[in-house]
Amino acid sequence: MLEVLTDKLQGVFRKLGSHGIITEKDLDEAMREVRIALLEADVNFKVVRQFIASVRERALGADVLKSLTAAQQVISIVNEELIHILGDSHASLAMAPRPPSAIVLVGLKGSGKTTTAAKLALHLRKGGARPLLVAADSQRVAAGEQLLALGRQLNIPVFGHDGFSQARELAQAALAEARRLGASVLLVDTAGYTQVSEELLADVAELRDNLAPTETLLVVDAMTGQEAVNVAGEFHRVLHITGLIITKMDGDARGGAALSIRAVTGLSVKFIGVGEKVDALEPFYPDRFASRILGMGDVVSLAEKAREAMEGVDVAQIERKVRTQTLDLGDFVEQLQQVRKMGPLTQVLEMLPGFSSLRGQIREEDLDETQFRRMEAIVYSMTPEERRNPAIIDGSRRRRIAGGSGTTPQDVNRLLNQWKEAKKLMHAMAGGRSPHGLRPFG
Ligand SMILES: Nc1nc2c(ncn2[C@@H]2O[C@H](COP(=O)(O)OP(=O)(O)OP(=O)(O)O)[C@@H](O)[C@H]2O)c(=O)[nH]1
Ligand SMILES: [Mg+2]
Repeated sequence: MLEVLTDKLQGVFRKLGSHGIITEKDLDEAMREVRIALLEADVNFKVVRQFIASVRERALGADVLKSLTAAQQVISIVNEELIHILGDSHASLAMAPRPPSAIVLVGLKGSGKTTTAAKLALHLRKGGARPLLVAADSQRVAAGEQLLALGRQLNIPVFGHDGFSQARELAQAALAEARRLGASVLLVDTAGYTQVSEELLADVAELRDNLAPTETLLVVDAMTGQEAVNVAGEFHRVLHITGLIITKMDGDARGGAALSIRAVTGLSVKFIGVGEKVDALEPFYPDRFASRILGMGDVVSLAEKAREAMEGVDVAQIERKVRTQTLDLGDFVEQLQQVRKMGPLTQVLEMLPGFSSLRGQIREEDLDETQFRRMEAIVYSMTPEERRNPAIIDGSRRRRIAGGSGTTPQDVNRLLNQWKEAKKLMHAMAGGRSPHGLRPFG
């Protein structure tokens, strides 16, 4: 999803970061490249123009260029502006104060309405709701069967349209069925059109008027690019859409529609579809999406995972040690053990801000479990004094540590070098604010 854009942006920021102090010319050069990357990803040109102007104005206005952490600050501004374009905060689904609530899905033919209705039903059931799927696609005979099959697969009841020629009757019968079953939410799948017009949408409009849904969500296909943005505008004009679901974000589409659609239409993206499977639906969080695009790793998820793993660990103390550069090898191994609890290491590292650019440089074999155990053994064979101050480890100490841990002096050396690098990195991360203002392991 948007990997090409991420790679390009990372390239721009890496270059910017390598400058040390940034001149206005460096900034403009970087912004030109960001602009091209966004346009190539199919982001609407007006959105791009506004975005670049805001970033530039803020970067120049706040005097960040003179600062030693100018690159980080520029990235931080880019991140904030991106979040802004994406809608600032997560827009959740509106539910009726008294159930059942109705959610109507509309969209062009093949955009993913039927699949998404099932995905959404599953998602809501996981959250404790009792969903009822409603097949209101009267255009296609097979449509009801597709939804029926999905409902059967998920063990979610499906109410069909058979025998209802009027949308009004269907709406009333569906509501009655929901009450009979004690369903708390109706997910209504509608017919897809190849084009939008008031005439064609009369059926949907009638259905909507009779269901009084809390949400009328437009399902758009990311692969259609800028066309999706136009479609959203037209549907909104006729039907008063309350939010968007963008499907097929897993495809290799340029995906810029997802970045433009909110800014152009003013409608919030509520979910994204990321695959054909019924669980491939994600609630849309502008901040998480922005950090994904910028390749900063999903710092928020990481922080959540980290919090779980770090339960019982004195985080404040570790932070203080990182800040004052008194973190020693013993702490380091302890931290690595905590990190290991969070999941497969490559995955955890990818989520850490700053690490995704190292992705290519970290070798898989450096991350395997035996390596870890060897590292632990080496550190445990050191005296407390050596852990605190590895500089005192000379040739004879090195041989002793290697002997004690069943490793070689070369292994000990390599660990000491890795430690030096890690220390540098930790210091940089603690000193230069990470773009979210979060500290690693925060
Ligand atoms: N890869 C991927 N495929 C999807 C996604 N959402 C839907 N699809 C696929 O897109 C195709 C069309 O999906 P449907 O749910 O039938 O679309 P629809 O809007 O109901 O289509 P009509 O009823 O004909 O208008 C199916 O093959 C789905 O599996 C997604 O997020 N990712
Ligand atoms: Mg359908």
